[in-house]
Amino acid sequence: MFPFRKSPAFILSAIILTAVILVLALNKSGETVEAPVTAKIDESPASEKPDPGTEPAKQSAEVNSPSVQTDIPSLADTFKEEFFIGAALEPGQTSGLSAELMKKQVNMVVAENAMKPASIQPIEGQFQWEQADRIVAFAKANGMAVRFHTLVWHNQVPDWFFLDADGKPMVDETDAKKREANKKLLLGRLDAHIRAIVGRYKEDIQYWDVVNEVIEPADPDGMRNSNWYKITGTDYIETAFRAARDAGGPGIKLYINDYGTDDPRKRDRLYALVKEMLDKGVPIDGVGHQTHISIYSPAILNIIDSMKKFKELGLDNQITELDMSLYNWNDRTDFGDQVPEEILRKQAERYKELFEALKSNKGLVSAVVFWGIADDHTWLSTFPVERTEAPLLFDKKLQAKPAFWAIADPSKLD
Ligand code: 9MR
Repeated sequence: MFPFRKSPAFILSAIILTAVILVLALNKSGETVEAPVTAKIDESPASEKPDPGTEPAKQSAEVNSPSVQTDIPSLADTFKEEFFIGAALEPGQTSGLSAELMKKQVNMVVAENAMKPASIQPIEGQFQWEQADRIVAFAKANGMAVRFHTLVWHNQVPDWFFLDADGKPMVDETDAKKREANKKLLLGRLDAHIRAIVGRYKEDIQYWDVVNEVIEPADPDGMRNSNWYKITGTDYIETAFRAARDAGGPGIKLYINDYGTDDPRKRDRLYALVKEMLDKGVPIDGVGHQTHISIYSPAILNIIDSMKKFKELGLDNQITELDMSLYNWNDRTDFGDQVPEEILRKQAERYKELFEALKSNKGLVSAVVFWGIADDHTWLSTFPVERTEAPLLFDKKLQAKPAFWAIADPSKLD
């Protein structure tokens, strides 16, 4: 069969060559089919080695598990030359997905509830710092500024502030001398509350809501007829600002905060009060405009005009509680599961208009703080009735809404 004689050396070479070809062929098929699975299994700790049969299911669970978007712009970066971008949070939101979203998107935080009088000093002399401390620590760890909200308010303030030496409500007192003594007692308590808090956080918190919502045009003299006002007149406002400055020094910025400051009646009463206080040497640095607005009102121009007025008085402005309801103020209906697309679109356009107005009025505000970070957590979902609300820039799954793009990159809105 073969025309030449095969030497033993030839036969040996042929055997070796065949063996090499076989080994190469086997390795090649191993690389394409088995190598990936082998590599994956080898990287996992023994206890976590996946059963190849369940691997595809595990992968799809990973893809669907909630996460925040990392491949979108950061609002804090986008506006870093113009103003802080902030969000209100609860202590529990200092970890988990909300925290991740805030780390990416904001460079300022404010406590939604944890720093109010009822949270910090529920019982006279017994300060509860833990929840407030968590928020301050979160901000510090992530290089964020902090707003303090709020040293004084008529809500979320414990009753003990307003009880006289005998434990009776101060507001019921009719005797002039006793009323005077009560006023002194209340202002002393307020002073102590403020000094303790400002003393603790003055190095960590730069922006302070000293008083919140003291104006009410429908009440006598346009001042909210709260226990504070009934017992002390406007002295509580003066005491609060002076105590804060005294305890915190010139480095902290002190704000008078209110909602509806775009409304000319409220704005003008606030303006008159601030002017009167400044003339007396009361240390007010700025006005906090809550800016709880809706997709229908108020006109953006009114918001801007109001801030311009206060700026002319030499004050800073901050937008302190921004959100935008999907409903008109007197509407109690509910979109339920499906918010119409055109409503979210309208919201995006209004947000865009607001931010464009702020950008074209450089220096008008030093911060824009949202009252929350995403629609999964907003006070509006229970106010004025329980219903679907979506007032923020991120949806219930913490994903960017059209309103986000309207601000971060309007070219992305078709
Ligand atoms: O968002 C806050 C909500 O969780 C509280 O229950 C509520 C209590 O009154 O206060 C909300 O925050 C308010 C803020 O402190 C002052 N401006 C209005 C805000 C919305 O009500």
